[in-house]
Amino acid sequence: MTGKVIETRGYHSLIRTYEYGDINCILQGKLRQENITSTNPVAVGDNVEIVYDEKTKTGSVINVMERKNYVVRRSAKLSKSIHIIAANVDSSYLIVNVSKPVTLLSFIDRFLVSNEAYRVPTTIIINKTDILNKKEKEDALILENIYQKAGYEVLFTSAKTNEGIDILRNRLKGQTSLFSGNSGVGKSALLNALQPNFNLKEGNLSDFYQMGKHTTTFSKMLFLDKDTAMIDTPGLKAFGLVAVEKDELAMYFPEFKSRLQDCKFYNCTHLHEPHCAVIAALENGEISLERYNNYVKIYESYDEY
Ligand SMILES: Nc1nc2c(ncn2[C@@H]2O[C@H](COP(=O)(O)OP(=O)(O)O)[C@@H](O)[C@H]2O)c(=O)[nH]1
Ligand SMILES: [Mg+2]
Ligand SMILES: [Zn+2]
Repeated sequence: MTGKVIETRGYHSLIRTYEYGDINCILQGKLRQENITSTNPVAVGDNVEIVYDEKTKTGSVINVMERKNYVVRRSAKLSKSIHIIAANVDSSYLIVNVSKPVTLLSFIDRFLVSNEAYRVPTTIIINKTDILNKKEKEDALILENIYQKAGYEVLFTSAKTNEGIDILRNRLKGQTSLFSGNSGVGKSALLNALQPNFNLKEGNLSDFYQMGKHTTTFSKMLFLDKDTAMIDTPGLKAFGLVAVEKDELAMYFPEFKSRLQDCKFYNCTHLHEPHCAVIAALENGEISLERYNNYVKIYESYDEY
């Protein structure tokens, strides 16, 4: 029997099956060793084969089907092992805030590089538009401009006034979408706005400044309808890049990638070389300084590993 992983907790997972509905499953011992580099061999979104025990009404995962793609993060800084956040996603939504709590551009860019590397199309959602003052509204427009210029779609939402919620709901239709972002940006609140029946617990704003308090600890798949799934992920604090080689980094900045063939040197690092198409685009304003600076920062950070 096959099913889809909709929740995981350590070696336990909840699998949605056609035949028996949602079944609690454990992983077979053998499975655990096969994918030694990942801390979790089975992730939300995985399609799996299970053996069902009629007596206990539980199952055992015996095989994980090949993944179309997956999104990962490093388990801890400097750690070699990875944690699979979700598998088989059609699109990824990065929720950001320009206020309470403000999302760092360096975090956004690392996240985007990782999604490019894993070929997951990403949309940026600027949430909490209802609480922005004049200065923050300007910040939000600047942010929109930076990422539109880089080739990303940017949406504005408010989980309180429902701004942008219908547009978002339409875009999600028929897809499996990943909702990510720092703790407190409103992932759960947006999911509740999309479907009040979800009744997800929303964090208390004051908690975020105390740190360490997470209302969502595990990834979880929720359904708007049979064919529309969303994955609520635990709040990410930092984002260690995985599987991106230093000399490929520019490929994962879409606005760099489209210009690489115009650099004079095939091994151009876009840091200082003459006749560099990336630097030329930076100088004429087609590439934003913020993105370029983060490219340099990430490039240079490789030496720390
Ligand atoms: N004013 C306002 N508050 C929001 C909005 N979205 C989320 N919040 C609040 O921000 C806090 C964190 O939201 P939550 O959904 O738990 O964040 P998560 O950690 O990303 O899941 C909660 O108090 C929410 O009610 C929004 O669009 N506007
Ligand atoms: Mg949450
Ligand atoms: Zn170059």
